[in-house]
Amino acid sequence: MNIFVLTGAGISAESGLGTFRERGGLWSRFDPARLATPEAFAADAEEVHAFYNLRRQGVRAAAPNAAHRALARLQKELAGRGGRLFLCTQNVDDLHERGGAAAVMHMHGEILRARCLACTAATPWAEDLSVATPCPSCGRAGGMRPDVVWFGEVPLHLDAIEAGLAESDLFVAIGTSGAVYPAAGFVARARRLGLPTHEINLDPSDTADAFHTAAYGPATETVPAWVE
Ligand code: BV8
Repeated sequence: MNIFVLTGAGISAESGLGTFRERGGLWSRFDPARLATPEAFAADAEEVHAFYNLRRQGVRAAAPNAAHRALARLQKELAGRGGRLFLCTQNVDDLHERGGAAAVMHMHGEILRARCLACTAATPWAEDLSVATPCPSCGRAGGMRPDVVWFGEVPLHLDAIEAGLAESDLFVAIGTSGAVYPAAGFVARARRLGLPTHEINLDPSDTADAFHTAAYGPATETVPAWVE
């Protein structure tokens, strides 16, 4: 059996990482148009760096929770039976990997990587970035940016995601509000492919009506319960 799982900020909420669109979430305190766009970076790179430096520190201090670990167990179990868990995340943190998962598709990039706008080299990056940071590959300063996908940029791994959906027998979305496209459209794509669809979230998401079944509650309880 192959399962396609899409995760969002809700799966990392109980690890202490803030979600985006809930009351008190990141985007209620920061304006995405000012911070998570190429235009924002061009206008004020130092401000954008400060936002991501803070979040990078938060990710480094966080630990995976029972939901991340349950998905990693499921991935190993399916592989042992000749199946696959396609694990696609909108999250820029590395908690799936630290929870034991492999081959995670980070469709919105990774905050613990940096990319040089001059030579395009991407490299693991755990420290703060600034406009003075030189690229470790080409030595140029001023072009290093977080290796994440901003609004208006094309998400990553879209071909692998489409192939994974087409090969899967079940689609499950976990901890995502269904507000950001193209990820919010995966449930509709899965249904067109004839897959059963299941939502796991704290509350019904924006796309809740598109799912066949659902389980609501904190991910550290609902995800292990679904996996077992
Ligand atoms: C693109 C990375 C073209 C950086 C992020 C108008 C209509 C339709 C679309 C558009 C439109 N205008 C513009 C667009 C496109 C735009 C878009 O969707 N905008 C929206 C806002 C309208 N999309 C883009 O620009 C994308 N690119 O479309 O390119 C294209 C596409 C395909 C093919 C070719 C070309 C790029 C979008 C990427 C943006 N980058 N982040 C960073 O992190 O700083 S977005 C950001 O939102 C997050 O990082 C995350 O990746 C994403 C999704 O958020 P969620 O993960 O869902 O989080 P959220 O807070 O919303 O929800 C949390 C949920 O968890 C809640 O439901 C809550 O109930 C639940 N929860 C809370 N606690 C728990 C819990 N669940 C369980 N347990 C708990 N304990």
